[in-house]
Formats: sequence, structure tokens, C-alpha cells
Amino acid sequence: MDSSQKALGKGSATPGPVPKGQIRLYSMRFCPFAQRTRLVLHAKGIKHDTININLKDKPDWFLEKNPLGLVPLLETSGGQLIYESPITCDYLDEVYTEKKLLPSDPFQKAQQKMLLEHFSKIVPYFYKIPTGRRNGEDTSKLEEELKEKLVKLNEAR
Ligand SMILES: N[C@@H](CCC(=O)N[C@@H](CS)C(=O)NCC(=O)O)C(=O)O
Repeated sequence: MDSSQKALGKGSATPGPVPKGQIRLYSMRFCPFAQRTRLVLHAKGIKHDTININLKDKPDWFLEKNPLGLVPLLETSGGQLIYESPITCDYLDEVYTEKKLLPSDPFQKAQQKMLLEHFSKIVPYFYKIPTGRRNGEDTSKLEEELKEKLVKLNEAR
């Protein structure tokens, strides 16, 4: 399924098995967490299909696959399920070993993961600020917080 196709919601049919030699991403088009997994899939040229989930009306079969009810979720052709974006990225990097993305040096690897933690502090503002603005709220405090977090991200080593 193409990543731009309609999102599946409650009552939709359970997708068929993942074809051999391929992996499946359950996603949502505007999800910044799923974007992490998408970036790794593309950077490594991994053959995959994508199923978008209607997160406002989740299918029961999706909740059975990921009890946390969140995207991204990966499913292998052997039926293995992997969720939480940093875990999906690590999994892909370990399984598809050509073109490794994470350094093998433990300290350098830790540094990359620490950077990700800094970045993760910024992600909620992608929602909070536009939502606040849409609701006519004063978002200046949130914008200030975002600037502070961006400075910290910029300084992170
Ligand atoms: N900690 C999770 C966060 C994933 C997440 O929050 N995904 C959102 C979409 S951007 C979601 O699935 N929301 C559905 C919900 O909260 O019910 C990760 O890093 O994968």
C-alpha cells in the first residue's frame, strides 16, 4: 500500500500477511515519530509497504498488534511486531546491516541517542503551538520554551 493511501479505521479488514523479503510500517502521514522510522527505511533502501492508521478511530486488529495503540509499528513477514520509534530504528539498523546508521563505538552511539532525547523534548511543541494558535490561545510561553529547547539541542554533544 502506498504511504499516501487512505488511513484504515475501526471495522476495516485486517491486512494480509507481510510478503516475504519485505517489512511493513503502520504509520500516520503526519506523525513525527513514524517519520523517524520512514527516514531509516528510506536511508537504508529497505523494501517495505506502509499502512496508515486512523488514530482517532483505531482498528481492533491494530490494538492487538500494538497494545500501546501508537504508530510507528513494524511487522515482519514472520509476524514479529516492533513498536516505539527509537526501537524500530535500532531494529532496522541491526537487521539490515548494509549502510549502518548508528556508530559502533559505544560512546558515539550514546551521543546520538542523547541527541535524540534532546530532540524528543521538542516534538510535543509541533502539536501544542499550532493547536493553541488554532484555538486562539496565547502561545508566547510555549514559543519561548521551544526556543530554549532548541538552544539546548544546538549545544548538545
Ligand atoms: N513514544 C512513541 C510515540 C509515538 C506517538 O505518540 N505516536 C502518535 C502519532 S504521532 C500516536 O500513535 N498517537 C495515537 C494515540 O496517542 O492514541 C514513539 O516514539 O514511537
